[in-house]
Amino acid sequence: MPTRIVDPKTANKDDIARVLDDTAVMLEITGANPFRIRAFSNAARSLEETTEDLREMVKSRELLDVRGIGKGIFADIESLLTTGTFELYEDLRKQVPAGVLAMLRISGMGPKKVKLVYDELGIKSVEELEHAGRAGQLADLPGFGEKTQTNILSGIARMRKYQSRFLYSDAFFQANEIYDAIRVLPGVEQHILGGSLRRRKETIGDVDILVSADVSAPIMDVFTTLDQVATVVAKGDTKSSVILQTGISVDLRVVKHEEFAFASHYFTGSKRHNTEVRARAKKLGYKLNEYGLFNDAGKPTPCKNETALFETLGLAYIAPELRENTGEIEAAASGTLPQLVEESDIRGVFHCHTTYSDGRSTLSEMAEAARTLGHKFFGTGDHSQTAVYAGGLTIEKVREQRDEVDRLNEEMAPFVIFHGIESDILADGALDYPDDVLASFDYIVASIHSQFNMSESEMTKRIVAAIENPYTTMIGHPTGRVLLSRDGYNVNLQTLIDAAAANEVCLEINSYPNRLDLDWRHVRAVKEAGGAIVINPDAHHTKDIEFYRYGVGVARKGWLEKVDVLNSKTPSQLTKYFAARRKRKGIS
Ligand code: DGT
Ligand code: CA
Ligand code: CA
Ligand code: ZN
Repeated sequence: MPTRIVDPKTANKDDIARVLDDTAVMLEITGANPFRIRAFSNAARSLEETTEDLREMVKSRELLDVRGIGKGIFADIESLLTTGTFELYEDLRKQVPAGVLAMLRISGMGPKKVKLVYDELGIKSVEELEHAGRAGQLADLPGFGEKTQTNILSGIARMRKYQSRFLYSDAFFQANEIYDAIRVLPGVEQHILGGSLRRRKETIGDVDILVSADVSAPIMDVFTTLDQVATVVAKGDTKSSVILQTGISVDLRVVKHEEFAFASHYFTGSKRHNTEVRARAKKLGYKLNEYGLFNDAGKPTPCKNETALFETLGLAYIAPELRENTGEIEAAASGTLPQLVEESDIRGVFHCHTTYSDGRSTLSEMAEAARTLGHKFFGTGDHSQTAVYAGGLTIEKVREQRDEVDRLNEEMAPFVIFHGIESDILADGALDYPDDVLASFDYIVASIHSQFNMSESEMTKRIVAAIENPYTTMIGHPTGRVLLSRDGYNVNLQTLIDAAAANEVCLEINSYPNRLDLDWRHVRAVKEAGGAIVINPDAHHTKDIEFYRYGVGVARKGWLEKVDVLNSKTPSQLTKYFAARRKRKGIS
């Protein structure tokens, strides 16, 4: 059974390009013909430069017209998109240790350097490379030197910081494949996908699956021999751990039915929440652990589910998203937990790109897709004119799009399209069009896309200026962080939050899977300051619209209720809201 190297359903151009690059490196390491090596790396570059939809280009075979993509590589790409791997890659990876490719992910380690350390020093993993660097061995290699050695070591440190965790969306997809295979097994009664996934954390360390069953051995047998499994780390009666091909670890625990309520609470976490709940149990004269709730004499108090467990401890049911020990236990004791916003409260989303700028689906396709999801409205949010690299809209294009929005609104009523723009916030905090153009939009999401390296006070001043601009309705991805790769810009978040509340500007929960920005830890402060949140998918394709579900997870982790989220309004409420707001701001 060949193992998948990409997920054929979701792999994008960058994923495929990375695989082609890896192929080139493995060819180089195995001493292949230089032309063949270059063919793969050239193909990777060409692929990254294409702007059309990869699957479409494969289907229509137009990809064959792209420079550097011949019949052979075309077939490999086709195979990747259908089976998740291709023959040559499978052959190569039998010859090249996996750790050699992992070294490529270190910034400062290109294919040539990877080959050199492998050939000269026999280094075949990141750990070995780090060891050699610490011992000063890398500096002596031809073309390396002290500086390169230092760079490699700090590259390794950076990679560690970011790569031991996975995006929620990646982990969720992989975890569910395994979970779905396990929960249907004979003998399995209760089951959860626990841990940080159940709590909807933005990144995931490992996957925790918990089931109840009388007999565990057959379940463990299936689990440890699933196709996706690369390594079995441990196999036992109550717990087994595996590492999947993709690198993510999965723990499976099998408990007795009567233990399930306690185990599901325990293995959902968080650790800090557990510690607090255990302390509360102790005060009430109980001992609580993953097996049960016991009195001083060791007599168990049965609980059929988590609700019953919480109730026994004098607590209302606490949603998993809230179990981070940020006041949820006190709130559950005093009956003041929020009624959390639900996916079904979302009536539509803003900040969606279309083919007018860098989106890959047309305006009508996007609106149609939103309506199919059951949404009542849809907000365009293409890039503004300064974002030339992303096809930002000229004033002429803005007018053209307005006309199309008006036309579609007639056709699609009562569904409503709001005409918006994702306006760049320029270096001085100004928006990206003259006032008369800004006034033509129904709403404006203002975002930072350039000059990230300002000081905190400059950056804060810049964004506050955008917030105070009467045309700004919302701030896009407020901190600019990219999960697992880039910290946000320097900004005083509390100042932003206060300014946004004072100026009736919503802060966005950008729900693009690698952003989830604003972070849930700061979402509550928005509510406390009296501000509002808007959940936007930053969609660039019809299928991205559903990213808003990740944003709902963030909102729930931030204790938000339906009323705190702009997206819960109906189209007519929104129309009134935008109009009233303009009036208050003195915009005609
Ligand atoms: P992760 O995997 O880093 O994204 O985060 P979690 O929360 O999934 O952590 P994990 O997988 O280490 O453990 C799953 C849950 O099991 C955790 O949320 C709480 C519980 N747990 C694990 N170890 C301990 C512990 O030492 N003390 C307590 N109180 N709970 C623990
Ligand atoms: Ca975990
Ligand atoms: Ca775990
Ligand atoms: Zn943006």
